[in-house]
Amino acid sequence: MRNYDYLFKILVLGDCGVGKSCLLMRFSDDRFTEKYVCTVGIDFRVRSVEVTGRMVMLQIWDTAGDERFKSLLPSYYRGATGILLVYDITSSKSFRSIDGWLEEIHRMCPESVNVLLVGNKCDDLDNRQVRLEQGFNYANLRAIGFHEVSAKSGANVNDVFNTLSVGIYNRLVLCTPNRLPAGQEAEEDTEDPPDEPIKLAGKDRQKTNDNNTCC
Ligand SMILES: Nc1nc2c(ncn2[C@@H]2O[C@H](COP(=O)(O)OP(=O)(O)OP(=O)(O)O)[C@@H](O)[C@H]2O)c(=O)[nH]1
Ligand SMILES: [Mg+2]
Repeated sequence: MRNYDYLFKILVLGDCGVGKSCLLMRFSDDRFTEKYVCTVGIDFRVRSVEVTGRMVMLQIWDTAGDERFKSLLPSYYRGATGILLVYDITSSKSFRSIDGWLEEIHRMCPESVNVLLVGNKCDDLDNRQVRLEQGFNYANLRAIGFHEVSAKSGANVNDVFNTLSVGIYNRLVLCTPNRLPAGQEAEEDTEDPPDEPIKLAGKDRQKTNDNNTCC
């Protein structure tokens, strides 16, 4: 018997070195390493979160930012319900790449897929190249959520995964309960989910940015 109610597949995308693997390590094991071990191919981790009393298992796919592995990505987009799109606040280049990543996401995923823009390494203020407002304005323009985080300090890391989970839950479970992809609905769903969408998701998710603080 499964010990979760829903399974959400999440992809973590972004240029190499932005800290995707570290974000995952922080979220799944509450650990951090300064050592840079370039991800080869793809890897995944799982961790459960609770959304309005329901147990949601997150299957989080850590992708390689390196161009050499980009050809592997299309097959992993299939069935993705949410995407964390990561740049490094100490690298303008990684921020400029976000346009390209979004194009790719729109090509590969349904329009409705939940996307959250994440500016990582917000502990490293001395080397900041991308201002908080730049990330915020960019995300506003494209109507996606936004957070600055630090895998190193742990700041906001749980928040981004929780926000994304709530967004996916609102879209798949509350808004279109009969269209949840096969295998994602619990066998023993006895209690009805609440009628009102939970905050932080869908159109509401923009509002979360107002409180967006760094470390
Ligand atoms: N200061 C700081 N450094 C970080 C943070 N997150 C990651 N790093 C460092 O950034 C480097 C790259 O981190 P990774 O998590 O391996 O980057 P990645 O995005 O997975 O890279 P690829 O696997 O090559 O795509 C490592 O040296 C990490 O220690 C952070 O929040 N703050
Ligand atoms: Mg990696």
